[in-house]
Amino acid sequence: MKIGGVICALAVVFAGTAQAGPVEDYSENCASCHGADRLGGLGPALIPETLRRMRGPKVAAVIRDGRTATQMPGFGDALDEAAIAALSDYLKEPLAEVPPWGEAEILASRVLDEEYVVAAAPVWDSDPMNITLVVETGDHHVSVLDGDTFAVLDRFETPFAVHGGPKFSPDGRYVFIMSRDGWVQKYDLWSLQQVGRVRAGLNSRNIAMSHDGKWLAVANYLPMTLTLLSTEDLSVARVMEVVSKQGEPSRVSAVYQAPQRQSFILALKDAPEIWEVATDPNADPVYEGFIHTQRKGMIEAIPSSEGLFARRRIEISEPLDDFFFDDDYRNLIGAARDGVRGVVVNLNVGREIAELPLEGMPHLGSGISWERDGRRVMATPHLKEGKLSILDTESWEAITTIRTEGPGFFLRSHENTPYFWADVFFGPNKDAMHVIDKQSLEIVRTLRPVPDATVAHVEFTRDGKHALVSVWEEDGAVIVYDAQTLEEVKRLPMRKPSGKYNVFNKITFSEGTSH
Ligand code: DHE
Repeated sequence: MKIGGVICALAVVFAGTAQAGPVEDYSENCASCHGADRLGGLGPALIPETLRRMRGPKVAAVIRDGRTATQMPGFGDALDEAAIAALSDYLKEPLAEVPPWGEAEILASRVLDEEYVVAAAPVWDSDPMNITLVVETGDHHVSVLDGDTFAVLDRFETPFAVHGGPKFSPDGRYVFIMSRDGWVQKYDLWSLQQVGRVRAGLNSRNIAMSHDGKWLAVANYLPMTLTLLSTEDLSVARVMEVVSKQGEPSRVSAVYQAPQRQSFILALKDAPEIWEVATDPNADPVYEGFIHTQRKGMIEAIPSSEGLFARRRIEISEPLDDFFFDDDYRNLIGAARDGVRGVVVNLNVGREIAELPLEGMPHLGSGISWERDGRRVMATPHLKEGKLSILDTESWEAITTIRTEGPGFFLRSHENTPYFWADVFFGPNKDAMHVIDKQSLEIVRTLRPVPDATVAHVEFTRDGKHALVSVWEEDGAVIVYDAQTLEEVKRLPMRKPSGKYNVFNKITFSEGTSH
């Protein structure tokens, strides 16, 4: 078994494990790559927190047949069906105890590439602001595209199972990529080289870049922490235990940068709280403590620590899974995954100010907003219903519901295009992509570039003239469309491409992009 260039002896040295129990089978066949503690090594962590979120074949089938386009071999010749089933059940059992994963362990995991050379200028002559990354989940790579010619400048290996949007440094030079098992990779787009990696958590949700590019926040499920890394060298700036005001430890649903507020905003998954963590060393000491006195419309509180990483808690009525912000980051729009309503939380006054009619599991993390008839409106897809909700962000009333051909995952637009694009991720019409007029709110075209394939997630080029769409299949592609005529311009073969991220659109918070 070859993983990351290393030969895994245990794949070839195998004798009679069909008689052994799953623990022995694990240590003989899996431990050298996936870790004796199942927390990952050259291969991913084999714990329920990671496995149940992985798409594709079931665990037993992967043990038997291997996983195509990865280094995982099949063990079907070596283990019989009963042993495979027992091993698969064993991997789905929670760990008896979660090992400590604090500052020392995180730092010990850090690898900085010795071959990395800081380039004085890009090693290519493309427009640095029009570089676009394609995450290829099929074989855990990222392709670096020239956004004008669509040439692939580099294709590099990522940690296993990247999830969520990579985050760029404010100058667009470096990118940080996170995997579900907590690895954060730093890559230099100028020199087309990896700078290093660090494991910031054991099971992580997403990452956020601070407004000044100095800090990276990693939202973790396991352990229940928020890890703050220095973007310079991936060292640990702080590990914040996530514990509610009532003393309950909580997972973090997600963390985002609020640029105008110079802070990170995160929601707790197991407690009804939002946290704001200052990234400005001179932050006004309005954080922590909740000494309620009104001052200039803000909650004033006594800081436990002043300035950088000072924390403020906002108590809400129920925990949030998924959320989105309005334009100036004054309001957070959130929803619980199992809930039927959304809430608007005013971050300045620190309380809920409106309820939203959002049945059908809104996917607010994909929400976008734009101007329509002089008012700012927002749209969100729903994971359980074939519809898009359009809301007025001043009155918080529903403007309309657009019926789609099935539940969708992602929305995308750009300030220079009259349309927004909505995929149909689930159900028989997963091959459809709706293109919708931002003013009339009518579907103007439904694209079906590859019948029966999942067609999802859109990103625009810097100027908004081209839209890149993923054909989310093992032998998939990124299709480049003319965003005005909606004609196909180019098809780039890719291995199960998921998200795509344009440097300019991301660092300028282009209208129509997600966080
Ligand atoms: Fe995602 C972004 C949560 C399942 C692909 N997803 C995000 C973000 C969150 C989130 C909080 C924003 C992070 C960011 O960009 O900083 N995703 C969740 C879930 O809670 C959910 C429903 C269940 C789970 O498994 O955790 C979920 N997500 C999926 C998938 O099944 C997808 C389709 C395939 C996969 O890779 O697992 C998927 N999520 C994505 C992608 C983004 C994302 C491609 C980035 C979108 C972007 O344009 O920024």
